[in-house]
Amino acid sequence: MQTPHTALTRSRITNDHALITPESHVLLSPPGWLKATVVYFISPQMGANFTMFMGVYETGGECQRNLKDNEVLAYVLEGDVDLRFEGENMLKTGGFFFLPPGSSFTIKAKSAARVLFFEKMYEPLDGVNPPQAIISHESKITKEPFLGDPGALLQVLMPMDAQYDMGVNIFEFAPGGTLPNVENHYMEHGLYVLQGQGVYRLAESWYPVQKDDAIWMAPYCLQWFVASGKQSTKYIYYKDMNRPPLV
Ligand code: UGY
Ligand code: MN
Repeated sequence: MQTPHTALTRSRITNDHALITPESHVLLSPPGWLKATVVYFISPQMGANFTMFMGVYETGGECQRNLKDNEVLAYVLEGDVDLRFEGENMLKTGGFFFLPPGSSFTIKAKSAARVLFFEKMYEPLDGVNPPQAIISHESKITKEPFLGDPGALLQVLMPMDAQYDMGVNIFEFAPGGTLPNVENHYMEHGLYVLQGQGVYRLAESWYPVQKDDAIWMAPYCLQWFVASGKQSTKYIYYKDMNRPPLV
């Protein structure tokens, strides 16, 4: 007999932030995805200016995409995948790619795999070159102490150049490590916890968070984090970059 559902979840959706935890995931099968499903964490329907979603692939599963005005950054959470874009590119866990608007690509899973995507419409700037494709691995990106704090190491996956309007970083906090201040900024975030646990302050709420939790922070959502547990905590996050408000 099926155990009765408790009707409980740690997920919370508000006007300026959301926490989406695994027990509330809904797996969808959009056109172009074969032997693969998609969990949409963040979308314009909730008030965001970007999408963050996860592809969950069976071995041999694939997705085929033709980007029009959108750009995408994808990060392999787990498994081995083949990115077919200007040839075959094998990506393992921790591999990532950025593709500019107009790109067509296929991801084919060589094993059971999960891939996290950040996608948004590119905002061109007069006199600035369009962005270029990037295919790399997190192990190639140096870890820098954030504002001089060795307890909070930052890896910046995307170049800081003005031609890129999307930033994606990986933060690694030692147990007890924190963001240095309660941040307030006009940029949005989409965040996915890769490892460990801690407490996230989002606006006036404090949430216990752990591996595989997803978070949306709207512009001006007050935010702060402290890592707990015995191992370091890592999260990957998106922010809009290099485009001041009112351009
Ligand atoms: O880049 C950031 O704004 C980052 N420090 N925010 C965050 O981790 N919530
Ligand atoms: Mn921030």
